[in-house]
Amino acid sequence: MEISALQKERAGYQPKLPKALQGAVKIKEGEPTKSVDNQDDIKKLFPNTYGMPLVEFVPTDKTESKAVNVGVILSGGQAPGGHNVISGLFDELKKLNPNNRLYGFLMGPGGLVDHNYIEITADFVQQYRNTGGFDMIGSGRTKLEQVEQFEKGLEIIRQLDINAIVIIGGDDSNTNACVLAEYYAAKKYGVQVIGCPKTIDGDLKNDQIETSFGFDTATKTYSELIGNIERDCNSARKYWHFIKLMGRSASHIALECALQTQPNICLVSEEIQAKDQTLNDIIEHIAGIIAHRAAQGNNYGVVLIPEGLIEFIPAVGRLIQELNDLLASHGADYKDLEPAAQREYILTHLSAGNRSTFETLPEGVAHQLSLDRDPHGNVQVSLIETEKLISEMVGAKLAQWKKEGKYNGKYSALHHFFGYEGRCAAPSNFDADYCYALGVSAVQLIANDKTGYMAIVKNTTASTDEWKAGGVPITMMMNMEKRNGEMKPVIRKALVELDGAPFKEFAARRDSWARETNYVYPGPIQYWGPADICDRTTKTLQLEQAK
Ligand code: FBP
Repeated sequence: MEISALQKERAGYQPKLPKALQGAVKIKEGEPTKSVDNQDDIKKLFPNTYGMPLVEFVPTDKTESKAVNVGVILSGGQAPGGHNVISGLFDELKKLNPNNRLYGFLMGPGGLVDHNYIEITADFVQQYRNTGGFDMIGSGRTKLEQVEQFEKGLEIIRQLDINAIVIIGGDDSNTNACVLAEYYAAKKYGVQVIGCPKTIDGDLKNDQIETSFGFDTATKTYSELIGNIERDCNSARKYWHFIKLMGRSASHIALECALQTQPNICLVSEEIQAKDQTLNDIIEHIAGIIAHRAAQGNNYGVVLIPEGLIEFIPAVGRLIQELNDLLASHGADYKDLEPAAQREYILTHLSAGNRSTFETLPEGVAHQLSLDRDPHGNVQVSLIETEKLISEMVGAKLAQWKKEGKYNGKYSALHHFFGYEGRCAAPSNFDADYCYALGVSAVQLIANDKTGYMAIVKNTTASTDEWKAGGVPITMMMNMEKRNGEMKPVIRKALVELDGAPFKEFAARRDSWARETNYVYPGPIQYWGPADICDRTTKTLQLEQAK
């Protein structure tokens, strides 16, 4: 494999580990835990993995460790740092016992079920240290939830003499990790399952998980690109740039990028929902700012749009709920229809209120909402061209205002969608260190006989030395939610909190960013240089963790 000069140099970076993980480790157990909601339901569904204590790793004298073999799976969307979780797993396993083996299941959870795997060796891991991407073993979105899949997986687990499976994934994949852990525990198969918090979306966080890995690098990469666009925009002064940002339902990515780059407008889906705004309210808000800037001679600007926006406009949200149930219950007879017939089918089956919302949406958007859900039942929001929908509607509103003599500017819009540009970027020092520490923690959970836990690393705004590592029972983060028309136990997704520090900071400053041109150009991620540039965390984390 030919590698770039940067990759070659970066391979030599030794991720920094918290003091607590540098030598031999023992665990300190806390009080028993309970789920964030629906405790009776979750306890009933997870009798073997419910109520376990939080654990923290603390230094100890050298201990003996039995030999263990571990299988690792990368699940869902790519996030910078995944290869470092695997490097951390590998190094710690070999440190505990050189006979330990690490297997990588290929192309996601499907690799376990279909028995596709490789053994991860020292030479192999060396090529991927501190690199972005999941190409080391590939990733996939197969949902592990059927007993037949668990049993099929067990065959290869037995064949390779594997003691534990590590699933590196987002909220849905870790929910499945918990279901698998419970199943193997109930059957007394002696196979442990450990999760790791991954997703660029930043929506897998709570009192125990400060951030999911990949959010740091992805938002820094997008912010670099947004900064470049802002500088171009402020040089030519003739375009309005509409930039959609990945992030699924939550607006964490858009909000973090706004805090880093100070655009003229950033929409936050959670606020739109809380204020019960309509699509027209959003359009008038944006058009109002454009008209205000035009009156000052500034016919240019930058607008950030979270990709999940459409689901959060309350009327559209209600429509999606009904469509989810409709698609889940009528999936088979609906699937083979032509698009026009699908539209007709939906219109005849929807309730009156939702039908009129469906009819008012541009056909392309309505069609996207009627397509298959991903394996976890989510609308594939990254496929909906919200940035174009909004800029076109804003254009129409401005044209109407022009006729009415309320606006006299020039409006020319350009569109961008940033998602794939950042998901596989070379991990920042933060993600490189954080992921490596997560891998080491996962091995320590395994060595200490834990199952149904997620590896965690806390105190991440302090210097790496002071980070705290341990594990959280996955059931602690669960509640019951409707998925594919049924109530299911799932890890609660963390959306942007309107009373949280990052949103408050943004809300206090956005009016001046709208009126004035206060762009900030963050530039590229730096890997070598002063720590306050290279090891700096996201603004979200700094604001959330500020005491
Ligand atoms: P995960 O939730 O699996 O981490 O995925 C993150 C994400 O990048 C979302 O931001 C985006 O909506 C989705 O993946 C797109 O996935 P795909 O490329 O599989 O369509």
